[in-house]
Amino acid sequence: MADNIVVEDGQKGYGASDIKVLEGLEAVRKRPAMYIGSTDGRGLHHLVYEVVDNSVDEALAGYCSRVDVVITKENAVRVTDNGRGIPTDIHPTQGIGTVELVMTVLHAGGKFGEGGYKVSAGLHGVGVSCVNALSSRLEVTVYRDGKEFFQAFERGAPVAPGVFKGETDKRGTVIQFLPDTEIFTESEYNFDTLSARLRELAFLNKGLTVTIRDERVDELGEERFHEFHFPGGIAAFVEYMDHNKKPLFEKPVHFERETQGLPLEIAFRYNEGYTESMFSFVNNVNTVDGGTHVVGFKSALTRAINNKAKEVLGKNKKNDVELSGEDMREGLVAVISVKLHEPQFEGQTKHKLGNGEVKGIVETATFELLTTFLEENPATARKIVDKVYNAAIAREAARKARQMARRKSVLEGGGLPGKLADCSSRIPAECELYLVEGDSAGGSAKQGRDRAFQAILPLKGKILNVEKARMDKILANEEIATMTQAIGCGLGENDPENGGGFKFDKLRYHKIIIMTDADVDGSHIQTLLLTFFCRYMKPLIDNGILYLAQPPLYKIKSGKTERYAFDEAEKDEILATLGDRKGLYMQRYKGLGEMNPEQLAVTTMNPGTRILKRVSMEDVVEADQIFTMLMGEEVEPRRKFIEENAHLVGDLDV
Ligand code: 0RA
Repeated sequence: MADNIVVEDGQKGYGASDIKVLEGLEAVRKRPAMYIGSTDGRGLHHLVYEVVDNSVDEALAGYCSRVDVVITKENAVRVTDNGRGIPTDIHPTQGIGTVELVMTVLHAGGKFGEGGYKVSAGLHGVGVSCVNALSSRLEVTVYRDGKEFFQAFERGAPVAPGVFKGETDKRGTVIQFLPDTEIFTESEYNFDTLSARLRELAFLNKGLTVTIRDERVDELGEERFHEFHFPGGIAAFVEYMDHNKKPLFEKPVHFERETQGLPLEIAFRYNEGYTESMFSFVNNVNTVDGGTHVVGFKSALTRAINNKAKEVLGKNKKNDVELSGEDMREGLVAVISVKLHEPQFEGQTKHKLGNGEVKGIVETATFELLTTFLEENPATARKIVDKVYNAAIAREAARKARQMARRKSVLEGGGLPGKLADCSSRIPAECELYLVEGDSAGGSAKQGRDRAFQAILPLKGKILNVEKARMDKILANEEIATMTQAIGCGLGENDPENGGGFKFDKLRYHKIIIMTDADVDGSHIQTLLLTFFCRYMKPLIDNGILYLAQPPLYKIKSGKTERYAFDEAEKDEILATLGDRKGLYMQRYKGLGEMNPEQLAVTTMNPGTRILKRVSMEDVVEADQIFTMLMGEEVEPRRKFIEENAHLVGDLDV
């Protein structure tokens, strides 16, 4: 009975081969970061992706249609699929149960020797045995051939031989694991992080149903549950990412083709905005730094649209500007997904595809498919060509504006704006730049600052909403021009391929502090500035250079004591401690201008007494979406967002 695990000696100790196995897993426990990247929250979540990848492989092989993930109350994770189930027989050459083999031997998780199509082994691909090694307990249940099989492990070692527990009409694999707190510095799973990745997997594997349930109750006492199922695949992915923008045409362009054993799937659409969003995947892993597949796609897109543009614009004698690849990608949202057997990942974080052959394959296929599409859909082709043509015109205008701005700053000498009250130090690491709302607060800030290291740049009123403007307008905007000159790095759009025009090494201040009134207008200006920095000076956010000043909301005076409160709770606390003393006087600051220079210095500018809030981009995509939603053209999603979050944002004016 090959299908049964018969342990001849119940007390069987570990033989030579078992010891070897445990040595393998011991290596994983000794140097976990080498196998899963890190032992912080990232590595913790990585364990789930590793297990889910195995289920997705079953789906790719055509045997599995759903994957259900549960976070248990103990912060264990259970992944259930309805695939074929891990084989439960004794492995023909290894002499131990196949489940035990898969769980204890590094890299044994593949569909050994049966020519299976294991592709998810991209960046993860270390095998489910690593998850086992790094779990204080892991339990496997397999439903296969009408029987239920169970085996448990602790820190990688089997607790007991696998056992059959009875009959079943189910099919599939259940893996539940509890990450080892001796290994990981964090133990709590984040529902949103897991949910976002599972959503992505559902987009990338159309037809697959993926669910996630959180059995830990949240503050509202509710269990959370998400279900993802996208028959439209990555075309639905494009729509999802683009849902806040106005599309140029309704249905995303969507191609699927397999050439030379390389499955390729592409979906894209243009919107009326100006930013480019490209998302590329290799074996379901997000290649954030692009690589040969992206290069192939871009070059095919440029060639195909250029050909069409020559044909369309030629007739109207509109062929006076040269169209660049950049023009072809203005307002483009694209998803590229390829699957290959031996991906080579390059770059610092191994997020860039290196396989040279992939470029040509992707380029040829995309060019053919896109050329045919543009032939067969003349109305859409026309819209794309017009959009690209306009982008080229604007790029030319921006180039001229930049040239002008450069000339102007040279003429004015020194290249620093007249409005800037610079500090005396020239050592960027100790210098701070305050961007201050309004001329009057700017005046107080100038008087209250320590001029040795604090520079002040007053901003007049509201700055341009960059979400609604193109580069030429942005460069022509005076507030943006003076800020850019003062900061010293120039402007760069977020483009990982050429690093944008942003020169971080030219940065003149290592702290840039936005100081606005604590009112509706102030928060609007703050949002506009953040939008600007996010779009054109993102490295400042990534490197923790950008801060928000926190001016006090109240001054409370009792006799000779003066205290400041930065929020309502602090105010109540101060009032309680000062009691009902006579002569208690409280002032609510509506703006920075109500403070004199000394007060502004003590409360908001003096490094010893001020509070600064560092601006971070926890989730670039989400921040980007909120920016777009709050600041972009589409009114409906914005209204909805404000309604849903009204209790949170209070006095946000948009
Ligand atoms: C080895 C061989 C086969 C399937 C699997 C492993 C397998 C592993 C996992 C992990 C989670 N879910 C899984 N589902 C399947 C092939 C089985 C066959 O040939 O029938």
